[in-house]
Amino acid sequence: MNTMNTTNTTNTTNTGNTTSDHDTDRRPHLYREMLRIRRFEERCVELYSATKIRGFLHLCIGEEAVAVGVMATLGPDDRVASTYREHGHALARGVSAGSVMAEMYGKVEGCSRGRGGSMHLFDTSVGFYGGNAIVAGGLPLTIGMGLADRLTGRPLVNVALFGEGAAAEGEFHESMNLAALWGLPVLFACENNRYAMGTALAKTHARTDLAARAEGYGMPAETVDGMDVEAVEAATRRAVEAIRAGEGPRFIEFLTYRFRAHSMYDPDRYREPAEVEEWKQRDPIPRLAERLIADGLVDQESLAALETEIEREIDDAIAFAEAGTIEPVEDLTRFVLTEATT
Ligand SMILES: Cc1ncc(C[n+]2csc(CCOP(=O)(O)OP(=O)(O)O)c2C)c(N)n1
Ligand SMILES: [Mg+2]
Repeated sequence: MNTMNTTNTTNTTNTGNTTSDHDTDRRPHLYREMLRIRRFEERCVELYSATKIRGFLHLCIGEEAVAVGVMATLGPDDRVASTYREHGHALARGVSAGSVMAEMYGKVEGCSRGRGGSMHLFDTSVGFYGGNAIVAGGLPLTIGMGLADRLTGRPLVNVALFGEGAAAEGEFHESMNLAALWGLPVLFACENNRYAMGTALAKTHARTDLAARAEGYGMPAETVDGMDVEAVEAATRRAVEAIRAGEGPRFIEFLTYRFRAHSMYDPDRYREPAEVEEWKQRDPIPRLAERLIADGLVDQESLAALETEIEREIDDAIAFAEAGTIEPVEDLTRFVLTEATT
């Protein structure tokens, strides 16, 4: 039997071991991470229907290749700022499934003490600077962090993940301009899934070629197949190496697609079912499985074993969240103002 040599459990991170070991085949690891995210979010749908998870819930099902391919190229001290569609980013970056799930349950054991929920996952111990409900809100964060790195000479990379809808925001333009002007170590990673809520990009922009627009700000840019994790990983690695070498910011547009609605409240009436079906044919998970099987790296037995292992990890995460604590009402004003220290 082939065994999937991918070591990542609920509480370990995958952020530090990826840049040097070009010799080992990383694809089983990429596969495992995409499957973890897919299965995690499928369970979130069930838990949402059971009202265990409340509030907003935005799923990245279909877009896992971007999360996994990008995170696989980063070192432990690099930083990531994300959007409200960030479960996959957080899990791939190394925030444990238990702490993400507890956060969605609103429990103190969650990565943001249960105060943020699905849209505000945050864990600086793995360089994950949120989760941000504001479209384009993460971009200026990476500019500040990138400026700090430049001033102190740290060879780090700051990644801003955002949807193509961010291109309509002032923060997008200001951030791109400053990053290029000051040569900051920032990767702009755009997840172009064609829609901002129900609005297609062409309905809000005269020019839809986002990579060309990034070049207009003075930074190298490219467009990549975001449904192919190997292509995502390769392009991001090139960009990250250039940024770390001090060459300034880079922009990558990943062409991707969300298989589900914008959020749990979206009736999804603005796109044709045939379009969704067409993109499902490009699902990054079976696409990689086929290659792994063809190359003899996995077989049906090892794939089934991996499913069981992931199911167990998610069961554990749910049990952890269920057993968690709701913050007492009298504590709710804590952290609103800085607490006095003696
Ligand atoms: C500044 C701001 N304006 C409007 C909204 C409302 N809003 C929430 S999601 C969204 C669409 C964003 O689409 P995109 O950036 O493409 O990300 P996707 O949801 O496709 O991942 C909008 C307009 C918001 N959250 N923040
Ligand atoms: Mg979008």
